[in-house]
Amino acid sequence: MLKAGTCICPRCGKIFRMAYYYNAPSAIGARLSYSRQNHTYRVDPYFPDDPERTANPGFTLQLATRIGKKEQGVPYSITVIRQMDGRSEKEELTMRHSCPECRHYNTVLPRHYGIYPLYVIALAGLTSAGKSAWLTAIANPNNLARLNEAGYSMHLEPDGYSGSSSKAEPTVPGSIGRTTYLVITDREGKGVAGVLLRDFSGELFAPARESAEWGSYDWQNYSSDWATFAAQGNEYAGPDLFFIVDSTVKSGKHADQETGAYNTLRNNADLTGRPVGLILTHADKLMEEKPPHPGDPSGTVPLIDSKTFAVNAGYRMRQLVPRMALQDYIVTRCHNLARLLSGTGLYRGFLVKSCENKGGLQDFNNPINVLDPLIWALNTLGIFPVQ
Ligand SMILES: Nc1nc2c(ncn2[C@@H]2O[C@H](COP(=O)(O)OP(=O)(O)OP(=O)(O)O)[C@@H](O)[C@H]2O)c(=O)[nH]1
Ligand SMILES: [Mg+2]
Ligand SMILES: [Zn+2]
Repeated sequence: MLKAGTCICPRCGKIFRMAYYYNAPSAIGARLSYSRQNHTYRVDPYFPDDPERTANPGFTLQLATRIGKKEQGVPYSITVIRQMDGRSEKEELTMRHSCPECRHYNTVLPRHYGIYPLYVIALAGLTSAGKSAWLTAIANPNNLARLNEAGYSMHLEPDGYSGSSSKAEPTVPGSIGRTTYLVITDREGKGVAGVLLRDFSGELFAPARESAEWGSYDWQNYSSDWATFAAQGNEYAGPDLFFIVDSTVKSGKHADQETGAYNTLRNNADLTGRPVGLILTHADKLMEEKPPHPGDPSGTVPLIDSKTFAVNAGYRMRQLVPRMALQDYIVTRCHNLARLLSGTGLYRGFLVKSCENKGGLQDFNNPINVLDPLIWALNTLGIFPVQ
């Protein structure tokens, strides 16, 4: 967990404490700071790569936004008045809260970033396992609103949701993917914590052999991005929790490679004492398979069908608890990596359907068990009290 005021960049993974703002059209940066002496905020030109220009920017900035208590010194955007040295005209600019560490692009941070303690959850898993789809599914406000049934109140920042229907695209290495940021609020609507769920490209965990670019420059960059995110000296020992995502439907190419993905994870991140959840996606595909004929003596009663795991099932405790136990039971018995992890303590298995594909579009309207891993994570991290 990162204390309020300390940020991890969702893109480059670097840790920073500065409240940095950026205006893209004029390509200028600024640092917002609070003076305890005067009890006022001030804004100064700041160029992360250029100490000289920071010292002699050739202009001054004046803060025009009033910063309220709620924003705790890190509003999403500020308005500043810029005046060039020796000139009288003034220009009004809007600047957005951004990462001061991203070098080649400006990464605008989500609303309310850096205000609350921040929990970091990283997703690992092969390509097409369903990482991005799950992150999109859990950002669906309609799903999240139903968490109230479990006695939780939760507020979601809009950054992560791309609509109930969107195109499926493989996540490009080095990109931010469908990373989701959630703000958790209590019953009174007061912010309690931020949760960053970071998407990654599956290729980072098991690159396709034919395009084996382990040695190439880009590849080294991408994997060092992941390594930065996974651990960084003393002030940040890596994500608070990991999810390994795997599909119940295997493409031949990927069969049993998830243990390889897990090893990549272990080589980069310190998993000691960290909870690791295993999410098996494409539960709907399993359900479509015909159950064994009842007259067949070797046939067993299928555990996984649309009655056991109904679409849009509820989140009341008496529904949630047995449902999660059954998922864990099934996953732990049918998956190699699950068997390995189940010996390690802080592990839990999940079986979900995030979406279905219709004519090339992903439909997120009828999910199955999709919030269960999130609820487990938030409970495990102590963000939601167990009731
Ligand atoms: N039927 C069904 N399809 C799913 C489910 N989850 C994901 N998919 C589909 O599976 C494909 C791969 O999903 P992604 O979320 O892109 O996989 P990913 O793990 O992000 O893959 P990379 O970005 O390549 O690492 C997409 O076409 C999704 O729409 C699911 O639960 N059920
Ligand atoms: Mg993806
Ligand atoms: Zn960054």
